[in-house]
Amino acid sequence: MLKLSLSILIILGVSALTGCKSTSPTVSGVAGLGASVKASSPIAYYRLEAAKGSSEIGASTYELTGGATVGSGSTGNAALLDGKDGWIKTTQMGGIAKTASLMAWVNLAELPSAAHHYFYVAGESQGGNDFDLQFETDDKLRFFTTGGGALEYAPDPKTLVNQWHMIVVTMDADAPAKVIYWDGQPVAKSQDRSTPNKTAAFAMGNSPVFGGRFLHGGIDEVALWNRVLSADDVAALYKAATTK
Ligand SMILES: [Ca+2]
Repeated sequence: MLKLSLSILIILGVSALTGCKSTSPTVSGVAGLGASVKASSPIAYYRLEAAKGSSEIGASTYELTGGATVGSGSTGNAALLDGKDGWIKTTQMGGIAKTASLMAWVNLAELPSAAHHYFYVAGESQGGNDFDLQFETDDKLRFFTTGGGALEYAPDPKTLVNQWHMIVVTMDADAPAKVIYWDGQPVAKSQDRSTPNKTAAFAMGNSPVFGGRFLHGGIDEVALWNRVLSADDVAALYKAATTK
């Protein structure tokens, strides 16, 4: 009798879940984040499933460095960084002329205002020609594409810690235009200029050039494009990641 009740409960549960799924809007072709990112032709894509490995696209490799370990991520595993000396180096160099997009999933372990230092997300740092995405000690996210001056977004600090968020930033030096997307939605835009031709090493979780910007928390599913993703592209990536 108990077994029968359980079976009925399980069937009811599955039906309820299936019902939920069918009422959610879906995009045809959604096959998870990994397939969607690969289909979008990035120049590098690091899924961070292990302490070191290869980009899903192109020939570059990544390696966790210092206080960085492999743990549970937004999709599969992620790099968990200690905020002291953990970061992820790569062999990706430059690859960006006038247009670029960058995606990173982050899960901060504390607010940068509590850690009293910047949390570098990812980029290609070079003095006088930035391509840098970072949280600063006012807990705002800033995207630098010149030698200073940034597009910024202030996420709700209450949602910033111990939750995964998808960040995408785009730069178009021709337009000019810059956009920050947060969890698939555009949240900041400008027509500020960007300096073209990024040639420096791509890093995650700390800037090897500016230093001391060790992110405390998780980083996952980081991708780099040499083109501008559209708002529809970004929304589709977020949907691919969050539609089960
Ligand atoms: Ca992953």
